[in-house]
Amino acid sequence: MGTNIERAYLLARERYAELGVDTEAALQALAAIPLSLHCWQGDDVGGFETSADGSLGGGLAVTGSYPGKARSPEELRADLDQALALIPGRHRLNLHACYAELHGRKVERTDYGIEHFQGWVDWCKARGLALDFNPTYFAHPLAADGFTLSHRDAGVRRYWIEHGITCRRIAAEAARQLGSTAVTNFWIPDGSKDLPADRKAPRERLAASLDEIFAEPIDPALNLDAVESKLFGIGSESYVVGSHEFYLGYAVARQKLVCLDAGHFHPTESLADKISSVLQFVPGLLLHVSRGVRWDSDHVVLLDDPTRAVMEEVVRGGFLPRTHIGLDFFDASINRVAAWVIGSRSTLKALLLALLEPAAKLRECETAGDLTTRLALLEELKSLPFGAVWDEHCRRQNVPVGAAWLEDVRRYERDVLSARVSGGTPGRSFV
Ligand code: RNT
Ligand code: ZN
Repeated sequence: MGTNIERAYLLARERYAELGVDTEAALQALAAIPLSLHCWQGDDVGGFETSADGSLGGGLAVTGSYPGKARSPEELRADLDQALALIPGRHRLNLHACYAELHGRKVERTDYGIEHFQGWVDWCKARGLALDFNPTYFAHPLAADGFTLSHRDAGVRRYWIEHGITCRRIAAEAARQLGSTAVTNFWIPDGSKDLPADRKAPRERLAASLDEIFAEPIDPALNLDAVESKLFGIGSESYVVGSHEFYLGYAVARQKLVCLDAGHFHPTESLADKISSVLQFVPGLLLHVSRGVRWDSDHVVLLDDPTRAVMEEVVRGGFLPRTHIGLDFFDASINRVAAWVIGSRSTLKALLLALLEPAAKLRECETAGDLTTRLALLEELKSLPFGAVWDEHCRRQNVPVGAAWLEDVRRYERDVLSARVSGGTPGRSFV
């Protein structure tokens, strides 16, 4: 007769089937969707460069001092292993250039090469993971005045252009080794705290810098470039060079991927609504799944309405093949491994809910003008036994069902994280 989980699933399967929804197809589809798990949740966006002085800059802010922060690539990889063991499915690692392994040497970001990331690539290879990449345009003396690729000084621009060029090559080589296309995402902090007199020149310089970075043709089977806009940041409240209009225009003109970060728009705007517009004109989409609380705060992603709406749009529009789903949050106030697990599992739940929609029925109603049934169905769907399907997914993917994963994190905290005394304030853990 099977376990409770299996029995509950079989009943749920029947309920969904009554609406014409094939839960088996949904589970199969979900198992094939990779999330790009961001390395930076594990160490508060610190990275491992020798020159790092602990200041993040770029308007990025991580709050909290939960003990157990990863202090080395080895620790971060161990933490990622623990998180990945609790997230159903096969995923990708999203790595920032500041996670280079320099072994105590001082290496300029312009001189980074695959050798500085080989440890990461080998780690991915051993686990069947693929890799995505990000040049790092913050936490650096040459980014300290808030401008990088749009800087008025040609020398500073040159430095960051070279960094971008080398990052694309690193991503392509990693992709070659791992046999899977990398997405390289460009986000820069450039902007100003107060009202600029000239909004035009920095944007002209940014467009020119990006053109130089992307001048080298790279096989799209190895690397795809994405550009990420932002509405405002700490220190760039009045003006952001890489605004949404800037990058949308740039991506359309140059056929790049647009990266939509859930925290990078006015809180009353719907990220979900942008997807079917943007994908009319750009080849692909990178999502930065995040949760802004009142501002771009990068809280851990939850199964909330905005996240659900984004995944509904991606599924309804048939956009999954052109959408890369990256996570972008960082919370240092709770167990960092748990943060990864909560955010990833919530994102996957949102995807599953979207895959379990009776899409054909809903569209039929709409086409027939039966808006009453459309609304009624959407509301009734909320109380279908979705949890039983999610539990079955976890069971089939050999990860803990329900809150059982928390036990593993607790054990890991007790055995591993609590020994990292310098990583935070002891005594605030949840063990
Ligand atoms: C910053 C952007 C960017 C960063 C990462 C670390 O506002 O969201 O994606 O969060 O590159
Ligand atoms: Zn982002």
